[in-house]
Formats: sequence, C-alpha cells, structure tokens
Amino acid sequence: VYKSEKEMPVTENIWTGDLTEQEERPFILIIDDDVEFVTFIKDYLESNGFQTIIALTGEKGLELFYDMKPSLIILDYILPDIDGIAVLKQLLEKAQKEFTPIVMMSAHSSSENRARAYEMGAFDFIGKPIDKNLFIPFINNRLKFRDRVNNFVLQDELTGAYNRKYLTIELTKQIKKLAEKTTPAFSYVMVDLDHFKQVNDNYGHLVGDEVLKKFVELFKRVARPEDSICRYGGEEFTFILPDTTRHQAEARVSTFRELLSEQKFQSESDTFTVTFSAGIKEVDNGSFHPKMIMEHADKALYMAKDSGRNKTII
Ligand code: GH3
Ligand code: MG
Ligand code: MG
Ligand code: MG
Repeated sequence: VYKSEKEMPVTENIWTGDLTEQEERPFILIIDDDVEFVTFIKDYLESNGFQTIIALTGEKGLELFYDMKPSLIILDYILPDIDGIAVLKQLLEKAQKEFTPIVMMSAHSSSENRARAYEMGAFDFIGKPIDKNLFIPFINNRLKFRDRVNNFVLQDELTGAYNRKYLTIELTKQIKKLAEKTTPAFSYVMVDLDHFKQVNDNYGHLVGDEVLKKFVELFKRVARPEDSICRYGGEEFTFILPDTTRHQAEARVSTFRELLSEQKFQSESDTFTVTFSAGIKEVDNGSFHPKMIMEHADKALYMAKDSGRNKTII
C-alpha cells in the first residue's frame, strides 16, 4: 500500500513492444542488397510460416528495426550505403531492451570477416550460398534461444512469477486489445500478503521466502494459461486475468484464497498458514492508463486491509 502519490507506481517508461504476439508469428528482418538472394530467402521463410521485412540498404534496415521490432535479423556484410559491421554496431546499440539475434550472411566469409563479425557482436555468421536443409532448423533454434533469454529477463528470480517489466508489457497489451475491441473486459488484481513481517519475525526470512514461492506455485495451480502472476514488490503480487469480469475475478480469487488457507507451512517449531488481501479493478475499455488501473486496484486493496484483511474488495 502506498502512503502517498509519490510512491505510486511509475509507468512512464512503458514499453509498447509486444513479445508474445511476435512469438506467435515471428518477424524476420532481412537487410541485404542482393535482390535475387533476398527474394529467395523471403519466399522460403514465408512458405515456412515466418513474416519477413526487407531492407535493401543499411539505413532502411535500421529504420525498419525501430518500426517493426523483428525477432531476428539477417544482415549482409557488404551493403551499398553503410558497412554491414557498422549497421551491426548500431543495431546492437538500439537493441538494448531485449535480445535480438543478428545473423550475418555473406559470400565474403573469410576467417577475418567472420572473426570481425563475432567480435562486434554478431550472433552467427553464415556463408552464402546457404544450405537450404539447415536454414529453417537454424532459424527456429535461434528464435527459441531468443525467447528463452527474453523470458528470463521477465521473471522474478525468487518465485518464478513474472516481474514488473512483464507487468507493464502485459497490462499495456491487454489495454491495447480492449481499445481495438478484440477482447472483453479483463481484471487486474493487486494482492498483498497479510502481516508478512510477522512471518519473517517469527520464523525467519528463509521460511518467508518459501511462503512467497509457494504462494506463486499455488496461484499457478488454479490459473488458466492466459492468466499471469507478477511479483510487484516484496510480498505484493498482481494477477492479470484476461476475459474476466470483476465478479468472476472475485470468485477466482476466492478459490485461490481457499487453496492457500489449506496450505500448512512448516517452520522448525511450528506450522502456520498465511492469508492475503486483494483489490480488484475490472478494465472494460481501452481508454485506461496503466497507472489509473493500478491506483484503483491499490485503493481497493487498501480498503481490504483497512477492513480487517484476508478479504477481497472490488
Ligand atoms: P500488512 O498486512 O499490512 O501488509 O502487513 P505486512 O507485515 O505484510 O506489511 P509490511 O509492508 O510492513 O511488511 C512486508 C514485509 O515483507 C517486510 C519485508 O521484510 C518482507 N519481505 C519483502 N520482500 C521479501 C522477500 O523477498 N523475502 C522475505 N522473506 N520477506 C520479504
Ligand atoms: Mg551485399
Ligand atoms: Mg506490502
Ligand atoms: Mg503485507
């Protein structure tokens, strides 16, 4: 619970990219001036279910990288305007928020050129002509690696819940979907464990940590695949429940509350149970700012705490 406006979550650095949507049908940016090669690669990738974007110059490639947020980049070594290595350098500078594999491809595949590309940060260097039988498995392999790396960045280390960065991405995505009227209302739930300080004081931080882990594990047990749990901070979590009204959300939180109440935690001397308080905000149109949603849910949570804890306020 925030004691003042100043402590409210800051959401100005919202990242509007869309990891999960790209994962469904990945975008591959091809920066190469060899029209014949580009046409062949484009057709081949598209016939295998990928989306492609083409840039015939380095400059255009950098521009498209900004606009399209591709999942993987195929980059030529020699381009008509900017040197491929210079493009590589600029791409890496721009791509700091998430990992995007850059695969250099060139007929100029001397050891010197390869070494230079690797030293500058290329993920792979493939000589032309490419081996068609290897190409799709290779691309899939690199995309999988990318997803794994980027997912690690979105996870909370202790509990395996998502982190704040994911929360911002997911909340923005859900609002965008509502604005486009492609989905019904979703619910945002803010949760805070009750008297958690006492758990630490009575049983120690390690036991406290186990409680947090179990909390997330139990939520995942009752969650649908589309639901997500994020660790907002210490013992505060948020649930994002797509296609869920506030009453449905209340019922689901209640199911989870029951499951948690049955969970006996063990310390050296004692068994104990934990409870939580929750505030729900139903979001039924796309005009909401993430900060407003968080504030609403937070106010409801505060009321739940204020009126005795272990309850949900809508
Ligand atoms: P309330 O019911 O009002 O929420 O009381 P509370 O004791 O839960 O609230 P308070 O915010 O005073 O305490 C939260 C505690 O959570 C304090 C902090 O030490 C503990 N905490 C935060 N992060 C972690 C963590 O990663 N592990 C453990 N074990 N404790 C944590
Ligand atoms: Mg070229
Ligand atoms: Mg707290
Ligand atoms: Mg608490």
